[in-house]
Amino acid sequence: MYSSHKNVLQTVALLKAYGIAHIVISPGSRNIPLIQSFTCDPFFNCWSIVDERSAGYFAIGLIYRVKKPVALCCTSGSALLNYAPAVAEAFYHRLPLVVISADRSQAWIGQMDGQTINQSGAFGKLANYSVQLPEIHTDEECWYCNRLINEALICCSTPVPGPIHINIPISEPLFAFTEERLPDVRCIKAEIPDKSVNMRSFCGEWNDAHKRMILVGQQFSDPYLTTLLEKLTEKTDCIVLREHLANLPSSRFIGNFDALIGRFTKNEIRELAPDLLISLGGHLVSKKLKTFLREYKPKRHWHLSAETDIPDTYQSLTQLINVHPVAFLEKLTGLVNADKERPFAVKWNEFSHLIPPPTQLPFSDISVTGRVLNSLPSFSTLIVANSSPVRNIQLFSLKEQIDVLCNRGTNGIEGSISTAAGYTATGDGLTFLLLGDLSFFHDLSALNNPYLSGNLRIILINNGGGGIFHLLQGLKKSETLESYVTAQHPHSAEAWIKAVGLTYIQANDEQSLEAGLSELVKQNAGKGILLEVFTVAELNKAAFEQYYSSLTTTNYV
Ligand SMILES: Cc1ncc(C[n+]2csc(CCOP(=O)(O)OP(=O)(O)O)c2C)c(N)n1
Repeated sequence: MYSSHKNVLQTVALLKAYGIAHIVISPGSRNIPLIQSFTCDPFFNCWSIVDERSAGYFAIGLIYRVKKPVALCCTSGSALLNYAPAVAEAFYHRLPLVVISADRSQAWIGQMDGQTINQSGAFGKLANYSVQLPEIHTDEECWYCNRLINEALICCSTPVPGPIHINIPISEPLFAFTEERLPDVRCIKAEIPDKSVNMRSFCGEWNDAHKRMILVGQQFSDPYLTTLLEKLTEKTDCIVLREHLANLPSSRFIGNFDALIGRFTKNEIRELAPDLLISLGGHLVSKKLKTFLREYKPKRHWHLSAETDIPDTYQSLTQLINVHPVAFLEKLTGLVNADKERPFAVKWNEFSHLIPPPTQLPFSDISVTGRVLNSLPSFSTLIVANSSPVRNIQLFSLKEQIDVLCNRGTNGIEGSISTAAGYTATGDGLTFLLLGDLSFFHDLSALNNPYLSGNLRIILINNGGGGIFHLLQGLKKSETLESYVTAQHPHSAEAWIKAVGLTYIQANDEQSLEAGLSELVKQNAGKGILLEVFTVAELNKAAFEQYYSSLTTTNYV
């Protein structure tokens, strides 16, 4: 039986009508009418996560998996504010996250009543849309409530996916479960027609350009886009740059540009600057490439996006092309002139081949990352945490058919385990989470999660603190580096992992790492496995410096 509260019924019925099936619930009493109404309906997959901060990232992991909106549901008071980090990630990563909070009636806000804060619009500019529902007593209030929920759910996916917040005042009684069925609800459809683009002028500009660069930021895997870009690079003189987070596996594309740009002097790499830059997708990790493009500004920069925001990341944007990138690139590939000579692509590839992946390094974060990537089975998923893991993976190539995910909207170190738990809670296939120790300990409450899957494999590189900070040149003399910046610690994950029943394996040299990795890639292990690899901060720094100095001694021909 469903709750008797009509605003709850409208919400639940509309979520169902929009096909939003996954509901991540955190416990409480004010949200009991919602909990009852979601859990009594077999359409919904309900998940119970106590810590709302972890629940938020669990929902993000589910979104990565199902590629549809996922809802969170919490009680009144501070519970809601614990969603804030995940809401920010969803906002900057364009993820459709639906936040539903139960609240007291408006009359009791600010009256020293228990567990009551001002919840309405709590996420401010970090939400695509926020609505405060009325309690329904009249037909007009019913229409108003339905309209608000429709508006919010449309804004979750259109025109830019992102988080929305529905705040629902629920007066007592909370436990009247009297309704046998959900009401028929109006569902407003929002179809945004494809825009037509005048290709003639774009093709003219493309044909006139001599140095064409296509830069793809973070996105979900899209084999069709990969093929399309391969065709464009076969037909014309252009290069495609992408990091692993772009999920575009092709040997025709270039991924080692961060090390490449660091290796050469400004004068040497000047000729690699594009005169036409085409960007698509989301965030880019490489700071060096951003700096390079800001310094050597292209004459033209087109950003391709079905969304309406205008990111001028390289301070040179001349054209937002507001269509689906695939539709645009399909037309462009068919229409532009074929090039006989490829001087720009040849130059980039020459430079790229001069940058070898790291080898012969001491046992360190970088060498361990290389070994881990090499051992990943095809058709698995790699989730990488911020900050060293997402940077270090870029130094190595990756087998095809491995999806790579990262909470790169805000670069937060929190929520890595929760995200991986959400991703592995449904679906098949091994999922590898590569993270550092601060990221691990930050998200310990993710281990208090009944859905930790047997497909989850965690590789924890424990370098005793925030290793990334040892690599910042200017900081080495700071007296507070170890106590406050790297937050040095002596802890191991062992006791926590064993306490929650996961298999624990330890490694601290090449041999034990190989043994651990061979356990890790076994299918059907029954329960999740964590491999904790201990590395030494000084050796990590030495390996980093050794690799980059080996690049500068390579001859440039
Ligand atoms: C929530 C949050 N707090 C702080 C930071 C700043 N920060 C960036 S990297 C980092 C250290 C990460 O350490 P660890 O997870 O151990 O990875 P390592 O760099 O050692 O590989 C910190 C604290 C952040 N990005 N997010």
